[in-house]
Amino acid sequence: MASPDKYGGGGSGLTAVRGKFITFEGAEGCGKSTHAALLSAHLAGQGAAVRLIREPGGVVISEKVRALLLDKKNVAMNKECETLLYMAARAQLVEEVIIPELNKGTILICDRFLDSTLAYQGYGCGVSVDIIKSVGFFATKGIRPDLTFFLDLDAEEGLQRRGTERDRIELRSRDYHARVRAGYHEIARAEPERVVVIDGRRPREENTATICARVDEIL
Ligand code: T5A
Repeated sequence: MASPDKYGGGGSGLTAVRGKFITFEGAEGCGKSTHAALLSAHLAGQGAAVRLIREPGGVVISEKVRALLLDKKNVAMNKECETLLYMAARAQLVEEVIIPELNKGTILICDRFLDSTLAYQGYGCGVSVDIIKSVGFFATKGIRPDLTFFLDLDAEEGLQRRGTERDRIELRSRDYHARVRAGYHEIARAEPERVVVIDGRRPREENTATICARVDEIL
């Protein structure tokens, strides 16, 4: 059950759901997309109803917002605008895909979710974490992941795996990416029952085995 209870905020908008919501988080190139896809294939192989989505994006409106967010030309975008655009993309995805799929009982795997905003805009850019939690509660209708895998890897290392092309966020300084990583550790320390820290430097096959075993446990 993806529980609509935390992330601060409060108030109305709670939605009862019954699927499982699993998210992948971490720095650039840490292996999230790779492991999200491998987990999806593992579950599909067991006959589960599973769907894989990404943030920002996943539906037409949110993909348009993604293009704005990652466009290198948008150097003037301030941190408040950036935070709200990530939330806007998320709100649309929650409404169009996340809630309907969880209500159908689907196992939903999402490449990034609200923890990314806490890490990148909160710990990275200095936007108030409390404000992000409140606006996040509004954008997500209180939906939170059942389980989150934080693939821990230095962003420099991750970016090297990925070739030379860089988007607006990836072009930020080494210090910025170090704050993001430290932010993820803070989030993991605060919610150890939800967030599983995985060493992103380990061989892919070992991490796949750890991730699939952990998910099999909760299903
Ligand atoms: N963002 C996002 C915010 O600032 N706030 C938010 O709220 C949200 C939601 C999204 C950007 O937006 C920011 C974060 C991002 O900067 P994106 O293009 O989706 O942009 O960027 P990423 O999510 O970082 O996606 P990447 O593709 O860059 O990284 P992944 O998915 O972590 O990495 P992956 O799986 O593609 O792997 C990269 C390479 O490493 C290899 C893979 O084969 C691949 O070649 N690899 C491994 N190599 C060695 N060992 C392993 N264990 C490996 N695992 C994978």
